[in-house]
Amino acid sequence: MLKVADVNITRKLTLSDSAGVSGILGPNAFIINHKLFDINYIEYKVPIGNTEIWEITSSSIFGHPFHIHDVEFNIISINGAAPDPALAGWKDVVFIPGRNGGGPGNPGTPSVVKFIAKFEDYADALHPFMYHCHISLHEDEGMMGQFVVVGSPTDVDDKNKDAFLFSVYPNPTSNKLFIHFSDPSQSAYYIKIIDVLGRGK
Ligand SMILES: [Cu+2]
Repeated sequence: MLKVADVNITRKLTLSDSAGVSGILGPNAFIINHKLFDINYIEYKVPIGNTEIWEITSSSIFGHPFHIHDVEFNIISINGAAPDPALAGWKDVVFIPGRNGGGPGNPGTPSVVKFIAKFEDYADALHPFMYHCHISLHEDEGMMGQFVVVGSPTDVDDKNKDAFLFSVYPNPTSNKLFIHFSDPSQSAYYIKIIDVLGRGK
């Protein structure tokens, strides 16, 4: 399980209802961060290796299953309460309940769900990761966003950088990569190499 103490940033997302949208569900649609999906827009640039809390506040009248690509996450809380045991494991979807109460002229009480995730796979703007409502109709109508995970493909996890001495060269490279270790007290290393599309080797 991921630790809140390791969190680099809390990202705050919103789910809400919108009127005046054209499309198969128009004029009403459900939206993330106050806008419909735009394939030319990247919402977040996540530094590779980041541990993050995503806090999703929903004023939608409807519940939405929120799905994210790339990572599995641990749910921290649903409307302030710790998750039930069945929801305490690794997840890639979490149900965001609709707002509590509300009606004409009354916004009700929004729902708030928090989860924690670690982003370890690189993704550029050509092949970004998505997050979206897992109800296909809502997703197709634009309830989706994109993020990239940035950092040099031969970048080094900052947390471990000072734990031992080494150098990587040439950087960047498209063929041979040399890793030189100069810490005499270490006898074994674990190295994870991914390509620019986030695929392990
Ligand atoms: Cu939805």
